This record gives sequence, structure tokens and C-alpha cells, in this order.
Amino acid sequence: MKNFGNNSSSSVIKPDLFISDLHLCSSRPHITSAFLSFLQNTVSQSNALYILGDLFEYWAGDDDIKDAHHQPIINAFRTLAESGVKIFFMHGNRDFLISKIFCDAAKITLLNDPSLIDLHGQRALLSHGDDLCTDDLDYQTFRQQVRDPQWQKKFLSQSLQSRKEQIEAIRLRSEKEKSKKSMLIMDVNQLAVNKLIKKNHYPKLLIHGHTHRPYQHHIQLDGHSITRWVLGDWYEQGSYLRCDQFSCKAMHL
Ligand code: LP5
Ligand code: MN
Repeated sequence: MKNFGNNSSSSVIKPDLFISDLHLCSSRPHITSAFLSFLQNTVSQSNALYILGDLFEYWAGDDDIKDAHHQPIINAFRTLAESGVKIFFMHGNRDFLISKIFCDAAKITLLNDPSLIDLHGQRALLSHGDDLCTDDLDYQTFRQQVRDPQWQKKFLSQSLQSRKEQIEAIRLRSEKEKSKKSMLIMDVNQLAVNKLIKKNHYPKLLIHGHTHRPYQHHIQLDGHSITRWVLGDWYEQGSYLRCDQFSCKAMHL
């Protein structure tokens, strides 16, 4: 988003940062610590942070915000937001149940998937990326079911404990099924990417995560040049995309 600056150093345009697929959970405390340090040391010096989904390993509902693992993360977001850093969050396939209670507590803004933004004067299209994996038919059927508001209402009416147990079962099933799927099926479909780019009038950038295959793809489509940035996950090492008024660069912690 545009940086209009509001202090004496307003001539310095701060960068915007993009992350996804952190999969934060209490069983990987070092990743949560790395993320909290990243917020404090790097994001605090930025204009905005865009979290493009799968911040958490899974999210069972906003009544889980009191969890001891989640509290420091929510507090850190709020501190940053109060210091003037804008924080945006887009749903991933694992945390699409994040809702208003979480966003209000963390002072973050929920973005639709996809969303177009003005990134230092260039149009950038943001997405989690799972919607682009159109060859993964079983996943798309599952996605359609769990993104249905009626299904979600019924699911959320159950106890937190019961929801977590069902999610654990789905995770096991998903891991088993993924081991049988080809890498090609689990990647984005190029026609789906092209369709999204056309529909959004050829943005300069498309930034997404989900596939855990970080890369800078150059696309030529109908006479337009588009860069598709795929964000990296945080399994082994924290990674982010840093965009200033000149360029974007993939960074590691
Ligand atoms: O996340 P990732 O990259 O490991 O795998 C995804 C797809 N898998 C998923 C499932 C999640 O990983 C785990 C669940 C998240 C919790 C969501 C909370 C609320 C839902 C609660 C449901 C009870 O998204 C995986 C893709 C992969 O990306 C690559 O794109 O392949 O998809 C699958 O493996 C899904 C299977 O192909 C189909 C699973 C069918 C399960 C049907 C059970 C029916 C139960 C009905 C309840 C909805
Ligand atoms: Mn994902």
C-alpha cells in the first residue's frame, strides 16, 4: 500500500513485507520465537506486513485465541499495529476460520483472496494460492465444502476439543493423500494463473504461497510482463519477500 509517511523521516519510504506458510504451532516453539523476533526487529521497521495465509498449523475457531501459544503472537501484532505498522492477513487453507474476534484482538485487517494492492505505484495481486491448484480435484472438492458458510456455522457450533480432534483426523488423511499425489498436481495450474491475471487486468506482480516452492517466475501474457513470486515456508528457516519502491527481493532470516 502507499506510504505517505507522517514523521520527520517521511522521505524514507519503508518497505512492505510478504510472508506465508509459517504453520506456527506449540510443537515448533523455535519457529514461533523466530517469528516473534522477526516482528520485533524487521517488521517494526517496515510500512506493512502482508500475511498470505497459513500463519498457523491450523485454526479451529476464534474461541482459541486464549491459547498460551497464540497470546504472544496476538500481543506482538497489536503492539506493531499501535506503532503504525499496518498488518494484513489473508486466509490460507489451514487458518480460514480466523475471523473478526482474532483480527480485532490482533488489530490486523482481513483481506479477501485474491486482493489487488498498490505496491509502491505498481499493481500487485495477492493470493494464498490454493485456489490456483485446480488439478488437485480432491482438494478442490474438500475446499468447496469447508469454505461453505453453512458448513462452517455447523462446524463452529461444536466444542473446541471436538473440532480439534476432527482437524487432527483431516490432517492425517491429507498427509496420506498428499503422499500419493504427484508434485505436478499439487502445483498451481498455469491456465488458472493466466485466467486470474487476465481477470485482474494484468497486474505487474502476483504474489502467493501455499505450494512451498519459492521462486520468481516471469510470465509473458497477451503482451504483458508479469512476475509471479512464490513465497517460501517457515519449516526450516524464516523467509519473506521485501518490496521497496525499486524492487522486490526474497530474503531469509
Ligand atoms: O496444507 P497442506 O499443504 O499440507 O495440504 C493442502 C491440502 N490439505 C488440506 C488439509 C489441511 O492440511 C489440514 C486441515 C486444516 C484445518 C482446517 C480447519 C477447518 C477444517 C475442519 C475439517 C474437519 O488443506 C491437500 C492438498 C495440498 O494442500 C496441496 O495443494 O493436496 O489436500 C488434501 O490432501 C485433501 C484431500 O485430497 C481430500 C481430503 C478429503 C477429506 C474428506 C473428509 C470429509 C470430512 C468432511 C469434513 C469437511
Ligand atoms: Mn496452504
